[in-house]
Amino acid sequence: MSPIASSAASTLNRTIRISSRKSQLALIQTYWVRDELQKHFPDMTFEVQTMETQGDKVLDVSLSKIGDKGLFTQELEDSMLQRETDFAVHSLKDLPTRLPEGLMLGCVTERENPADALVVHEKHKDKQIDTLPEGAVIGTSSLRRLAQLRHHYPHLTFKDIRGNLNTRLRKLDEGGYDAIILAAAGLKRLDMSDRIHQIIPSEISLHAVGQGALGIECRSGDDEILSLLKVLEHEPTAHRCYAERAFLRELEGGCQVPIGVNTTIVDGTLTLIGVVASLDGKRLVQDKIQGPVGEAEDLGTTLAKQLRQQGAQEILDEILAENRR
Ligand code: DPM
Repeated sequence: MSPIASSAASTLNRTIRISSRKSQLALIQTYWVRDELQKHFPDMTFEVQTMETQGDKVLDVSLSKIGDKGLFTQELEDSMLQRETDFAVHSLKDLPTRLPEGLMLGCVTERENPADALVVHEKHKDKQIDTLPEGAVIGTSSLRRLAQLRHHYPHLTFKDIRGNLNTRLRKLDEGGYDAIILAAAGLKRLDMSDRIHQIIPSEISLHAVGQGALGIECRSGDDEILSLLKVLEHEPTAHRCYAERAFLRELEGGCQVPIGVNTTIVDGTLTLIGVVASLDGKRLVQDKIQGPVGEAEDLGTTLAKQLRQQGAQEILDEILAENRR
C-alpha cells in the first residue's frame, strides 16, 4: 500500500470526536459543522460530545466581573489536550486570542452578519435606538455595547442581563427591559431573525472581534484534522478575523474590554477600524488602517499600537484597576 493510501485508510477507520457546549446555539453551530464535514467525507464517522463550561454554570455574576480567559472554552480545550476529543466548535468571539500550549485555531468559517441587533419590547415597536425614550432600560452585559451606546445615547439606562438567548428574550418580553442588544448572527442561527428590530449601524457601535464567525480549535499540527477542517475555511472571513484578533491580542489587559472593530476587504485590501471606549461613554479612541490582506495580523497589531498612543492604554488601565477592586 502506498503511504498516501494507508494514511487515508487510517482516517477512514477513525471516529472524529467533536466537543461542543450544550447551549442551543452552540449545538446548532456544532451540528452544522458536523453535517458539512459528513457531506464532504461520507465514509467517516463524526461524533459530538457536549460539555458544560464555567461560563454556562455561573449565571448570576456579571460577565465582565467573572472576566475572561477561556470562560466558555476551557473544558473543551482540556478534552482535546487529553485526546478525548479532536476539535471544538466555538463562536469565534468567545475564543480567547491566546490559546493554551498545544492548541490552535484550525479553521474560521464564513461569517454571518457581524453586527449587533436591537430587540425591543413590544411597546417600543415603533421606535429605533435613537428614538427610545429618556431612561429606557437597555439590557446588555457587554462593556463594548454599553460604552459605545452610552457615548451616542447618554439618556439611556443600561442594565446587566445574563442567560442564554431564550432566557434574555423572555426577560425582555416580561418587561424587565425596554430593549436588549444581541448579536444578529446568534438570532439568525437560532431561526429568530424576526426578533431583529434594527441592525445597529457600525457608526454607532462596532462589533466584537470575531463576531458572527465560527472558530474551530484543534491540537497544533494535527494534520489529519487540519486537512478535514480546510473544507470549511472561508478565506476572506479568516483574514478579517485574524486582523481583528491580532488587534485585540495586542490591547488585551486580561478582562472583558470595551473594544470594537469593523473589517472589510475590497480588491485585496483589508480595512480595519478599531475602537476602545471608556465605560462612561465619554471617551472613544477610534482609528483605521488599510493594507494587503496578506498582512492581516500586522495590520491589527499596528492599529492597536496606534490607538494605545492616542489614549486607549489609559482607558484600559482604568478598567483593569476597576476590575481588580
Ligand atoms: C462575548 C460578548 C458577548 C458574548 C461580549 C461582546 C455578549 C455578552 C452580552 C465575548 N461573548 O460582544 O462585547 O451581550 O451580554 C455571545 C453571543 C454569541 C457568541 C451572543 C451575543 C453569538 C454571536 C456570535 C456572548 N457569544 O453576542 O448576543 O456567534 O458571534
